[in-house]
Amino acid sequence: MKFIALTIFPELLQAFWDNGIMRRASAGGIIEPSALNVRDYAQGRHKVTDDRPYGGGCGMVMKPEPLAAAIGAARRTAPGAPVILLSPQGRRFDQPMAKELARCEGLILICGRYEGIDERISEQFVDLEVSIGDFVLTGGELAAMAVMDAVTRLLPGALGNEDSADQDSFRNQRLDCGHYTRPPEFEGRTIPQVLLTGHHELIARWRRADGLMRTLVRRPDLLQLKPLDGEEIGLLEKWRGEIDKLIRSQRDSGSGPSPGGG
Ligand code: 4GX
Repeated sequence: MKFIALTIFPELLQAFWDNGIMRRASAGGIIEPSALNVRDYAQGRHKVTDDRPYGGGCGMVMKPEPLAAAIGAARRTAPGAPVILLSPQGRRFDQPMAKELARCEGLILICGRYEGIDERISEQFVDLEVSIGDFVLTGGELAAMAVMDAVTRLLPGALGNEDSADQDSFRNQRLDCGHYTRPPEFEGRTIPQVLLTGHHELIARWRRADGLMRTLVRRPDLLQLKPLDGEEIGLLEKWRGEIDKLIRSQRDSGSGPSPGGG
């Protein structure tokens, strides 16, 4: 997978590509990352990449000509790769989109700065506008890194062990379980004892239950996206029973609030 980032800060991306999984994926030929410095495509002695907005107002806008030239160069290097603009106005990035993009042969990522890029570039060259979330960054580089990171870990061979990409959060719309490592007791806190049994099926079942509980508490919206399976319904019924029992026992002891909470 070719990644071509168009940026005025190529060093930001280089640091990202030079470390960890990204570095290993490049060394293994799984990704082929490069940055094009938009400034190198600017005209004149000062290589200006931005200008004041028509109509006035604060901030600057990235000029169209250097971007168009850089996009042209990127397209010659990665024919067929979609041109993606990172911006808060884009379609919200999520795991299904990461899976979709992982099927491409390459990605051309435009990292805007200032107030953004000239709208005519978006209209003429951009295939997809992507947002990584409803907040405002100072530039598209960090958003492009998030996209490349999420896509890379889905590529065959990038993580080493083939199934870990799919075991993590958002595998079939459920959050990941808690994770523990040594020591077995830390500041008086132990680990779920089932993890010490060596009983793989019991451990797998505990992990699914913990993931479901975390989803229920933290992201109940995800439970609407995929129907509950039989095991999940069983767990929820068990927890409902335990909650009912707890409430009844408190009520019967007579010290709590009256029924209905009033
Ligand atoms: N998810 N930003 C881009 C400048 C900009 C604005 C409009 C192109 C068009 C962001 C996000 C994000 C801030 C990156 C504005 N470039 N990008 N930048 N959230 O906030 O992707």
